[in-house]
Amino acid sequence: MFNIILFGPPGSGKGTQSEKLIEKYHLKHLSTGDLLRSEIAAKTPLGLEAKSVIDKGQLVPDEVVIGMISSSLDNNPDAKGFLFDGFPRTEAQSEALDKLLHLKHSKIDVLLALDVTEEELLKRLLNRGLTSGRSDDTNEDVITARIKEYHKKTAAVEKYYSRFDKAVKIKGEGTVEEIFGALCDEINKRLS
Ligand code: B4P
Repeated sequence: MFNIILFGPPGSGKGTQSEKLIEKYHLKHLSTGDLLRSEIAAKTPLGLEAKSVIDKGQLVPDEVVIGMISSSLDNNPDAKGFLFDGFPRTEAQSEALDKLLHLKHSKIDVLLALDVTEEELLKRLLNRGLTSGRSDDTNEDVITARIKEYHKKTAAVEKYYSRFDKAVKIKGEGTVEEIFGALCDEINKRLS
């Protein structure tokens, strides 16, 4: 198995690049954001709880997202590898992921961290909010809260994987194709 974490602040291009990477490398895409949005659309109890947290720009509790990822790993026993998009987002989620993969005799091979300035993040998310219908993208205060939450809780994930020499920074500004090329170069180095 080859497992990648695509990491970065909200709006850094994780979702955009994930679509291209899973197609090229035949990985199973696990996006906690997408999983939470399906729960919201289905109006499940979990979805209703998640919506109120997401609309404040905060993170959903660790145990909820860890449970979702654990079930997704169990439901995909034949995957060649996983692309984790938007997960882990806290140090506790990182430790939980390492344990879950260890139980499957697997591990994270690399964390690719998209580096984008805050000015550009704000611009991209407000722009997406014009068409996405996502309530967390339309309000500038909510976007600012998400970026703050990222610095407070999520930036630690990159440091966690740096300790194991698995984190690589990638310039996240430029065309989608340029960034995709840089991500592929790092992946190919590790596959060869
Ligand atoms: P996510 O769904 O993970 O979404 P995101 O961080 O907002 O966006 P992403 O980074 O994927 O978007 P992209 O840049 O592709 O999370 C949503 C919420 O769910 C979180 O705030 C949190 O509350 C909750 N949540 C999710 N996972 C969680 C977890 N593990 N623990 C706790 N809570 C969790 O797209 C942004 C825009 O930029 C797009 O419009 C795109 O077209 C554009 N763009 C992309 N690349 C570009 C480029 N190179 N140039 C110009 N524009 C570009």
